[in-house]
Amino acid sequence: MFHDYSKIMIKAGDGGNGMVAFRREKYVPMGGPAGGDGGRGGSIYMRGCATLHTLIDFKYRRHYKAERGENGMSKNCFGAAGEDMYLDVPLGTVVRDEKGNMIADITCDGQVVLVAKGGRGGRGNTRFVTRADSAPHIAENGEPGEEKTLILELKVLADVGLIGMPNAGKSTLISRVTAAQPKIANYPFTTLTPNLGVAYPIPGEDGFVIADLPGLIEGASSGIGLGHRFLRHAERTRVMVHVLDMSEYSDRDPLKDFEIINEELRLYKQNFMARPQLIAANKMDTEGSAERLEQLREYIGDRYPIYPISALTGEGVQELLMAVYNTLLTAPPIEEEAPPQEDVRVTVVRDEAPFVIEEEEPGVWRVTGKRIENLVQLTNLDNEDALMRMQRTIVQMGLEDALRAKGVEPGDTVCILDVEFEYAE
Ligand SMILES: Nc1nc2c(ncn2[C@@H]2O[C@H](COP(=O)(O)OP(=O)(O)OP(=O)(O)O)[C@@H](O)[C@H]2O)c(=O)[nH]1
Ligand SMILES: [Mg+2]
Repeated sequence: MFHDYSKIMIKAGDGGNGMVAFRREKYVPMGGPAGGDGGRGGSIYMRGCATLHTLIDFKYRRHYKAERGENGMSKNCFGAAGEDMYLDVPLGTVVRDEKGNMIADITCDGQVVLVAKGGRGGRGNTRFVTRADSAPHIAENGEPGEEKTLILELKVLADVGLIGMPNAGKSTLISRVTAAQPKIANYPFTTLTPNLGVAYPIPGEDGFVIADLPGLIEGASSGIGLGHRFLRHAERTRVMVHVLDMSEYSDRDPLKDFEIINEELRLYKQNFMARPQLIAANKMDTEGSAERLEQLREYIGDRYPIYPISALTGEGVQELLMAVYNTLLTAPPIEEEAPPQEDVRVTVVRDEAPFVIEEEEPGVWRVTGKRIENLVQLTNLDNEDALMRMQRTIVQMGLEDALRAKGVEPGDTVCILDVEFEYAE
């Protein structure tokens, strides 16, 4: 099996809690506040790595958790930040969230994209000094790290895709024109992962990348077998070379094969068929192939250019490569969905409505909203002073007025996340 699809769960590190502490020094009976801030939690990044070719690592390990920030300490010492985590993926990996929105498109070696942000460290009591309170007994909890499900999909990055029925000779062809050494065998579905190679048809000039794709069968577009996964790899190739088996001995019908594969491409994605396609009529070294070539020429007419080759002996291969090279020069770029800009990924909390109130059952109200939930998460509920501060902030946010307007009565229960409060005037 090959691994070009994976679903993983990631959790960035929580921020460390802030500390409540006071200076204790000899001869200083009432030292000032000295609680340090908690450290920031480790973030999780995706990183492009040119030496990886599959997503197999993500099959065996699906949960990733970055380190938590250290708690703040006394003497104003800050907690250490949690270590960031880098998940290496092969080039061509598209990262999506659970809803299918693209988060990142990894195309370059060393490219780094933030996928889950570590939580901010909670502030220590030193930070809560005000004119009215010079010795505050409150500190914040660390903010939780972001938690997500990610879908990783690998789509090979190649200029040219070799498509065709199983056993048509695609791997043989790529092994002849590039340094790639795929497995070649006389049975269908020998190739299960795409192989990439670079061909240099003109010495001294730039080459192009060819992908040897797994063979397609009828029904591939509807997901039969591994069809969808195979086809995904063809999505990014600008030119397609359709390899047909012309030999008599293999008993295939090249005309029918040609139609079946193109129908699959059409069903998978309409715009596939708009891409330039060249036909490589393969195995021309075998007996009976010449007659079949004549039939093919008649059938295709001038719809597609046909290049008779033998991937085995190399005959006709250079002509094919030159034609591919020239086609690439004028082939249009692939139109793809663009990954979001970096800053779109940062959760903007401030601009949202601060909360929504709903009555869950008579006398029980639930308040939701990022800002208010954040406030509750950051508050150390065991600490009287911290609770007071939270309540003041909640009043400032207008929750009390809003609750009253909704008809909340004294004695009712108000829930925020898993915390329940009894409402009192
Ligand atoms: N005589 C002859 N045999 C060939 C030629 N090209 C490939 N073959 C043979 O055809 C068989 C299949 O070749 P592969 O290159 O593995 O075919 P493929 O298209 O990659 O097949 P899958 O990976 O299964 O989709 C092998 O036994 C090859 O040696 C050719 O030009 N002439
Ligand atoms: Mg193969």
